[in-house]
Amino acid sequence: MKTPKNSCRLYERAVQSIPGGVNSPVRACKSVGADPLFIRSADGAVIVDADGNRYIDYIGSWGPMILGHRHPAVMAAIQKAMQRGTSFGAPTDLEITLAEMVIAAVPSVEMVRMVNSGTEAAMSAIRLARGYTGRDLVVKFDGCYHGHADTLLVAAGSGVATLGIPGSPGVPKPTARHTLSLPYNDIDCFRRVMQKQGGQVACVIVEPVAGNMGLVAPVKGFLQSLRKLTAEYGALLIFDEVMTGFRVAYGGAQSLYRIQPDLSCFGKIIGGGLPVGAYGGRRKIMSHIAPQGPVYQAGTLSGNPLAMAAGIATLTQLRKKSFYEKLEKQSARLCTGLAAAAARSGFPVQVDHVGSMLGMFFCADPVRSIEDAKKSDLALFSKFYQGMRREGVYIAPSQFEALFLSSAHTSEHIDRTVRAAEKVLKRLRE
Ligand code: HOZ
Repeated sequence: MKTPKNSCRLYERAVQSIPGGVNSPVRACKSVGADPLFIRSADGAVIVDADGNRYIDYIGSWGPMILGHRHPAVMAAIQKAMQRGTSFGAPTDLEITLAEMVIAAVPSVEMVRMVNSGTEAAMSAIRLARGYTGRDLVVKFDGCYHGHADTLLVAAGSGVATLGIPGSPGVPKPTARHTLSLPYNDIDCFRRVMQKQGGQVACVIVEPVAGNMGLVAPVKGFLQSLRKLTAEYGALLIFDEVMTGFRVAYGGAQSLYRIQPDLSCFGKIIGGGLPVGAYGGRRKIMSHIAPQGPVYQAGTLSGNPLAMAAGIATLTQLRKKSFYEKLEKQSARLCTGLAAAAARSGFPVQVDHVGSMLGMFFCADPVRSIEDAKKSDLALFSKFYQGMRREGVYIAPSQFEALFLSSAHTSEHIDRTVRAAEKVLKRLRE
């Protein structure tokens, strides 16, 4: 597809100095036959490219922007923190406040350690689980993405699924051998593996609602079976709530499905749009982290005051009455609208949402795993992506990513999106 003039120019320049012209693979838009839009600014639910074109934004920086872009309370908090300095490499009161807010929101979390990204959170939680249990084996699920640490880059979702690569060169075979990746939502398979190897498993890590193979909700009993069997075999259960934390509910997916994991990973929303990650869990386990315990993990910019301030301001807004109910209503409006538009076009489509995370697959059967997701019509998705972008709607440039709504999306934005989808699908039918 044709790229707007300034984005095109910037991309040509970017590829000279940055691998693939981007700092994270999916945003290169390769799998949907497009080049990236370079962004000038964003406000509320709208993002503006380098040519001044405006788009309704359903990427929301891949999840963090639950309040929309440039929320006044978040901007004010960052500006206030900035007046005092940008980084001290020493503790501040802001870190304690955000830690206390996370602990208050998520009952399974009694202590929390701040890091700089979701990758770091998952990687550190795995190290802690191994250090705590004295075991090496990690169980994950195909199509779940937990960042790009070596242990976790096995049958991963997100960019790995988008680019169609099974793993990555550079991950030593002995490292990958310590990771078992099982089909998502397959309770029997998980039970069989635990019966055979449960005694060697340090931890089971899962996206409680998968958002890195498109949106795939857990089937009834899946998360419960993970909780039951990990407890039985002395393995830790880690919920990767980097996407779902404070997104599908204030207490994350674990509050929605009423499961208490041993450890949880966070990121995205708790940094209010600034780089952040965190992992937390029961005091008994978290006290194994240095300097309280022997499991090492550190970071120069961890607990960065600007990120903490943005996170505190964001969480403060999320605690307001009916915040999630209103967001849920808008998500349902979009979900129903897209499903109806697709039905009228005659294309088989699966549209689903959990809270304000949405997924849309071009296939006839429900999607419960990455194998199902891969059956969706990827060529059609590419055309749909291109059409939506032309119509001023900015969705993730991959079938294997979710869509995110924010409180800044109005009914008008949503109805405009549905009309655009209908127009694009109708054109594709002709
Ligand atoms: N892998 C992240 C989304 N699931 C980030 C993608 C990006 O920033 O390009």
